[in-house]
Amino acid sequence: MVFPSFSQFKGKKVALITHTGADVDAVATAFVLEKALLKEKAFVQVIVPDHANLSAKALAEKIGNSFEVNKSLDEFDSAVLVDFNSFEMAGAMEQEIKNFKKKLFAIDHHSASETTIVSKSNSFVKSNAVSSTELVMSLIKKNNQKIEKEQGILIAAGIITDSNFFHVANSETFSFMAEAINASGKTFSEIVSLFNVEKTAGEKIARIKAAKRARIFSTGKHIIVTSKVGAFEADSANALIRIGADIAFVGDSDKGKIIVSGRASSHIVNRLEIDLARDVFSKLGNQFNGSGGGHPGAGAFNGKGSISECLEKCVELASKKLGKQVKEYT
Ligand SMILES: [Mn+2]
Repeated sequence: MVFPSFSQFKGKKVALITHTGADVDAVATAFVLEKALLKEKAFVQVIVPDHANLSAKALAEKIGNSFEVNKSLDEFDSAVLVDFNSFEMAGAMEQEIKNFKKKLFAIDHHSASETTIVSKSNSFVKSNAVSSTELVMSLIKKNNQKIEKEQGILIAAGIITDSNFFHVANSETFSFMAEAINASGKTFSEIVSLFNVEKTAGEKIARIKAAKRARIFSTGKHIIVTSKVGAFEADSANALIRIGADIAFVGDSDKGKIIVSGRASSHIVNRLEIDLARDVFSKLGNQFNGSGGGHPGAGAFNGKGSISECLEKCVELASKKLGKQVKEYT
């Protein structure tokens, strides 16, 4: 696990690329690294494949930082993948990254994937880190830089969102958080207000529809729920966990393409009963012609085929891992 010192970027043009549909952690990590590399006199551009989510956009706006969407990498001397290291999370930048023949690095905390892009020697990857902002904070310290106010805010924002407000957190998370808050000069609620946007009507409807269309599977102890919505699959899966599911898979299909987002409750993840990325999403690729990954408690799959069959396969894999037969509860 080696990441180069920041000084080697001096005078270089560096692209910081987040994962597709960048979230707060991805955008925050990129902005923190941008500031650190600017101190080393690098030319830095943050690039987001496809789009950033509403919270990430709000944070960027309130901090007064900007990013480009889907940009050619031709002009750059090196590129850093931020908060991802697999082609399934590269979105519209996949081909640009494949064609990029210059120096490529990665900072990431997702579970290992079959489509890993950057080798170990050029990456700073810890799959047990709660957020990527924790990782960039460590890098800043290794490079003997001070954490600036804005960086403190961004690091805290990444930790708060990726830990799902500390539902998934270890003691290190709180150490990083204390240090980030101290550096930020802000209170916890001031930081939350920078990215906490009111949900759009579409988002609210998606969550409620997900509940309305839910199929409920029970092992007798655990409840696994599947549902289909046309957008906001990940938020909907989170909502289903909040109302009582232990594991939720929410999917959508569009012209033969399928997407499934999954979430597991912190109880089940803390007891190491399942790792959704490893036990479910990385195992769908052959049957559904695609790839998936994520974290133990949150993951996604993109592929082709029947969404109903794919959701049923998710339930089968999850129940197999839990060592229990499931019955559909109707
Ligand atoms: Mn992240």
